[in-house]
Amino acid sequence: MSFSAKLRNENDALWQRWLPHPFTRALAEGSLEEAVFRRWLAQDYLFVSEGLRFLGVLLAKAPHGLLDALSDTIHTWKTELGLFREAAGALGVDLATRPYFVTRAYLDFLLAVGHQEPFAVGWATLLGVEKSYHDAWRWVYERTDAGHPYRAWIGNWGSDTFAAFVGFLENTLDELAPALGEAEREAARRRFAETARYEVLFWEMAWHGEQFE
Ligand code: MP5
Repeated sequence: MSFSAKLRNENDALWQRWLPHPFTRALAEGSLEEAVFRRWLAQDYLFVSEGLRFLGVLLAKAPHGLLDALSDTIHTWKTELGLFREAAGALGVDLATRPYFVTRAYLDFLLAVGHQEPFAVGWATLLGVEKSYHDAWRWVYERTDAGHPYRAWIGNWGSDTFAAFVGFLENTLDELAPALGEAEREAARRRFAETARYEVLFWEMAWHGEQFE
């Protein structure tokens, strides 16, 4: 089994938390309350906009051959912010809001990984971020059609184009994996699992709002 497949399999219990999450189930059924969508929109906007710092640190540590791909990823995230601003404008959502605790913690975690860990561990973490989101939205994508009011969002992470990007992240990790020492492999496994935990928390926060218990 490839290293990337192993990471996914080890975290199946967490993956099942968003396959589906009540948020994605409601989205697929067309019953998601607008207030919940608005909450998600503002927090995910903050996640992507501040998450660019994590990509910037990864870029600084990247092997030469991955500079191009990482620059493209930065550009994709930046372009995505336009989607968020457009939707926020249409719905009257104020994006100049404060990050909820989970958003703040997830972002701090990513920055810490970027700074403290070797590049490959950061790459495994990026895979965790993108793969978990893809799988969550793919579940919705496969159960909705082009007429869904939130189709632009569902397609953004659920489409075949995004699947190909996640495939690239997996293949690259699998190419990096043989050169990793035992400690780096362990760190990659730990960081990937932690990322999956943050993803669960993020869905919970989007669904329930900010809670501290
Ligand atoms: C992503 C995201 C994917 N937007 N939000 C969370 C909570 N996890 C992952 O990142 P991107 O930049 O939208 O591809």
